[in-house]
Amino acid sequence: KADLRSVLAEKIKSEQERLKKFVKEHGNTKLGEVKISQIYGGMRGIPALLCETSLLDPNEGIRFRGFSIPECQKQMPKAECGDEPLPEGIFWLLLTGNIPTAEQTKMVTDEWNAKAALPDYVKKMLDNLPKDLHPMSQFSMAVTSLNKDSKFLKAYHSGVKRAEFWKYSLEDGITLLAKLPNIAARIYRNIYRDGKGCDEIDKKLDWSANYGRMLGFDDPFFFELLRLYLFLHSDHDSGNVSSHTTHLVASALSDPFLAYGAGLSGLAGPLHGLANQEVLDWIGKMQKELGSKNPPEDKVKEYVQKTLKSGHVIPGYGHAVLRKTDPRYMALQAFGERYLPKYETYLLVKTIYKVVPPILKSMQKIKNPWANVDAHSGVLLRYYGLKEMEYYTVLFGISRAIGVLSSITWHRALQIPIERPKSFTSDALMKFVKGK
Ligand code: FCX
Repeated sequence: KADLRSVLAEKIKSEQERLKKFVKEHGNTKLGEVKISQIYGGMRGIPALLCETSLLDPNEGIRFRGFSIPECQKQMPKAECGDEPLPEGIFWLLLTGNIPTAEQTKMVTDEWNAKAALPDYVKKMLDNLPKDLHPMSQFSMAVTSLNKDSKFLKAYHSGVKRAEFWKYSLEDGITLLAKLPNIAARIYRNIYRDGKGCDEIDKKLDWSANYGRMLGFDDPFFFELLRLYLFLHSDHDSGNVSSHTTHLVASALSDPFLAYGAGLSGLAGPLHGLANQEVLDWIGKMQKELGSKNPPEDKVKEYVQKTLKSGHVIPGYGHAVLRKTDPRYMALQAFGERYLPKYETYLLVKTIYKVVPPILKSMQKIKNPWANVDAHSGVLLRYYGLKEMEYYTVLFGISRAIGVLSSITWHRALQIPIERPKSFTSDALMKFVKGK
């Protein structure tokens, strides 16, 4: 029945020794070369980052501490009447590398429930923000403001040793995760429900069900979708914009609230987390223009081609690393097939999945014509009544916190230094080439 802190402390101790030895023995081993085209090409493929929590394979997709999505779905603890992994258990897995027992998962849920309440100043701030301020801006402001009570910040200023920093970062991470559903639900209620609804945690329920309740829903199948959603988006190695930004900012020893707030700003970009909002917006426009909720294949094909001709990307398709259909897309599709197989917009998402890849494949420049997670998430949320698509990225953000906050703890435990890669001017690169 060991608790999270003691399991993690043991793991960190043994990993510190193991990795120190590894770096001493193999520190000079080369992993690859850097080409000038990569400097101009968003650093694609440059092996440069450490991520202990998950590994992304271009063909197989994500593994969380070595476990694939179907393996997690099979082996992770579930809610009493649910089949999807509890995100609280994923936090345990990403931090410690072990699948927790049901009892250990419940300990995380209980602690998050106990720490869920928001300070008054955060409530007041959120209640006074303009309703037309994007939910992601509100979200990032609220989490950033929580650093007022950061334990890490306090420890740093009171002279705590560097080797102990991870303990205080972990405490901040736990506090933040506990409060995220409350923050996110308040933003939702303020913007879309005139501030009305409940903000009380039900201590008998898990993190996802409480979040769903505070959003104003009571359908247990919607809670189950939230569990799946919050599990799937939790981590995707550390090269993506939200994880990398969080790591970069945290490497300056900014506290976890500041670092995660910065990561959320990256997640709010349309080429990253905002794509789930863009997908549903694009689908809605297609349905309107074609005059049908589930238009035929040939009409969808024409619409896709028209989108591309107008110079826009097809949202929800392509990926910087993946070269196959995202297994997170497949997991969401399996959920749709099980619970809403006849819903018209779900059927349209399936038609799009049939139509888009061959078209993108025929455009030589696109490296991955397949669907990513954002192609499917919105339609499921809409089915259960969460229709406000500009809010969707907030859900992605809550989930991503699980991975990036686990990573901050590990980077501090391993004392990874401030990130500072080398940059060049174009003239300096040209001079280098000439001098070769
Ligand atoms: N539709 C049209 N064109 C696309 C495309 C798509 N779905 N995906 C890639 N391309 C284009 C790129 O815009 C680029 O064109 P350019 O050379 O004229 O600038 C070219 O194909 C090569 O891009 P590629 O190397 O395949 O992909 P990148 O690594 O540069 O970009 C993203 C990856 C994800 C940004 C890109 O595929 C895209 O814009 N997709 C749509 C937005 C999206 O779904 N984002 C979510 C991704 C992810 F799941 C997440 O982070 O949440």
